[in-house]
Amino acid sequence: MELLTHKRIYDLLLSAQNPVLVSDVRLDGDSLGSVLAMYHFLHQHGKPSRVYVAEAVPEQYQFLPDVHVCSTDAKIFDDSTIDLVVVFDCSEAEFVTSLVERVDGNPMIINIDHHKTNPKYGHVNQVLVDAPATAEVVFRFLEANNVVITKHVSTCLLAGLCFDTNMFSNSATNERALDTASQLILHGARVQDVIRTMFQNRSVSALHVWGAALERLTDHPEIRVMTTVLTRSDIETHQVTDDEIDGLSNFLNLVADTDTLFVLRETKEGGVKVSMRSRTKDVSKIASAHGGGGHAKAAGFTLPDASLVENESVWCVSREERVHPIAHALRFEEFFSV
Ligand SMILES: [Mn+2]
Repeated sequence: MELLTHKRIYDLLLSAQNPVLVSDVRLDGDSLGSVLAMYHFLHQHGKPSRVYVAEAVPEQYQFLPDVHVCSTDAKIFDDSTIDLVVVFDCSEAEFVTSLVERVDGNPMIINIDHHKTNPKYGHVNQVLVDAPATAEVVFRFLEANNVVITKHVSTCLLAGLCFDTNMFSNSATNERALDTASQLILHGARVQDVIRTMFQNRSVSALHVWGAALERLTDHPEIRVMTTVLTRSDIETHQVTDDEIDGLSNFLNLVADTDTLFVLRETKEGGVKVSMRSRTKDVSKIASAHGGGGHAKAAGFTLPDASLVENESVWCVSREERVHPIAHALRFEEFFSV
């Protein structure tokens, strides 16, 4: 089935008249690397395509080959000649619908992803949950179709793979991740540029915010859980973007002596975003229970209309005029044997 789908996607891509490639609404190294690798593949086959990203490409990714082709202008979709939309690393059907609705026509949708919570919204779905990254799904697609993997494609895919495995350190890192990475390096991927992007990009203010989060780490040893919080004021005082603090959960996951980690932060929109990482628990179940999504070992959700408050040195979630300690607000008793 996987192989047949790879072949079908190949035929659809090369026969499309006006394809548009789309990355996840939340742009990251994997969705960006995957979308650009596919752009290069089409270019290599003499087929022009357009690339849509929902937000501007962060500075750290500017080294990716032809990254300038990414457009944040949703007007791209006001075009009745679009006959194919290919979406990468995105499990949010509503986001895809909101874009495709703008096309005056009926474009085919191909959904290429590895999220366990992907609802398979495409006409063709290549959702491989055992893949460490969507970039690896794209790699398998190229291999299945005997496509020569160029330097540009290798660099884009290695960026995706390194991002989602947090440089081969998290639980998404399987044999396939390492094997694919070595093949990409053999095909000429720019390893040093990718490493720099992954690690050497944090400003002093971003690290100060990490410092605040480290100070507030709370251990719940009986259930092997650690939690920490960042308020809007932390984020605004240091003027860091959400992107800049994003690596915090991954960093803590790497160094903290615990099984499951919750990083809560207040969002601009007046909610609390919860990022979860776990070594043994399926946190995607917790995410789904709260209307979020993700992978078994890394998932997240947002509590709308909520804020974080410190109550007698205990960090709490305030919602609907009620204040609950984090363990209660996130229903730990339901998900962990407390
Ligand atoms: Mn991914």
